[in-house]
Amino acid sequence: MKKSEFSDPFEKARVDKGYGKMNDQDDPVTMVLRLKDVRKCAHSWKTFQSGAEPGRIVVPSEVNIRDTRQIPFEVDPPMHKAYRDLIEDWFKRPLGKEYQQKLKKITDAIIEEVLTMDSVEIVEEFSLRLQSRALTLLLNTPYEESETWISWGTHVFRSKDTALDGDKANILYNYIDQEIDKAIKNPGTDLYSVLLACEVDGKKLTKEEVKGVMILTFAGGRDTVINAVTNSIAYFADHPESLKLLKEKPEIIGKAVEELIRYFAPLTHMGRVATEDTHVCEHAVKQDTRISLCWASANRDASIFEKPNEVVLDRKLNPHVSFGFSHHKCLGATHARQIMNVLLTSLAEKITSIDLIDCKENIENLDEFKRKVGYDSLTVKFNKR
Ligand code: EMZ
Repeated sequence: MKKSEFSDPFEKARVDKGYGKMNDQDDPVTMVLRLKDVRKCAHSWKTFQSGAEPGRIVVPSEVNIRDTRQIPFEVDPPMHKAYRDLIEDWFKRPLGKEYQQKLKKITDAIIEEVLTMDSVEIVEEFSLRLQSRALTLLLNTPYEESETWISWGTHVFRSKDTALDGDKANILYNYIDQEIDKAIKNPGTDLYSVLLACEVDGKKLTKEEVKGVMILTFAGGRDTVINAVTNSIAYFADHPESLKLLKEKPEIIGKAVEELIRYFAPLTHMGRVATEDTHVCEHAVKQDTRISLCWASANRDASIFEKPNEVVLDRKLNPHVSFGFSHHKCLGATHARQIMNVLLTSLAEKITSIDLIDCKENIENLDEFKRKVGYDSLTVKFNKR
């Protein structure tokens, strides 16, 4: 098996019954596995809510390390729309020319740097740096801030030994509190200042609400982007012919980005809490218990995707749900897509092949399912064009 392969652990359960079960800190989860059901449940916000206790819709649950509600992700309609409307335009800025040029500069600089090295560990030395430096564009903060974020490592709530690390989370919360206070004293053109000036129903957002948006912006797009970037580099190491294809046909890069994101599904699933006794796939789901919308499984649903377990870089129809579905569709998707787009463009321009030297896979343990979601480490050498 190639090192860049991501097999589908959900297939049997998805085909046989449509759902799976896992325990998570004594708050069990019924995992919804088929694309149509995932979409239907994502849409049914009255039955499957996001606005439960903060942290509970995340799997693993973050209720023990977080009190602040992430906004708009942990809010249901109609409030959800009110928040989302405030920030939608800001999160579309990555579509602008100038933003894309800056992102290209950041990406090219990292690639030039690693091209001089005999070997590079991609997770820490490439993906984390790229993610953090790119985030300065999304937040519109000084480039130097990224050094602080890089020092936090790949996940803000997890560390090497602890799946949920409260001390680590506090570093992020304190940092955001400080940045909010700075922006109150000295308003600028960054996301903190923009949020502080926003109003919902004629009232300014509170510090806690601003913090809720900022935590989501830092946490939601971190390990997900890092996995997407790292996994893509592993893929190109195994498939030099794909790099050649992108060099010859740059017009397919947009499709290639979607396909890699479908195949990798950097976020395995996201939870919801049932507001009433209900069922999924004829399986009873009790009020106040959790389901999860399993994007990773839905993306391999053979009733929707032809050759679901193959990477088809120019796949025509690709209704994947890696960015979620319905009103909670990922707010950071425009930024994430742009990072991937620029990455593929720059790799195709500058690299002929990538030698895979060593890797350690990151396997998520979901009880009956074990899923590879990325790499703890991936060491490669880039070969210059
Ligand atoms: C939450 C989540 C959002 C959560 C779209 O995903 O990402 C996770 O990595 C975080 O731990 O808090 O932000």
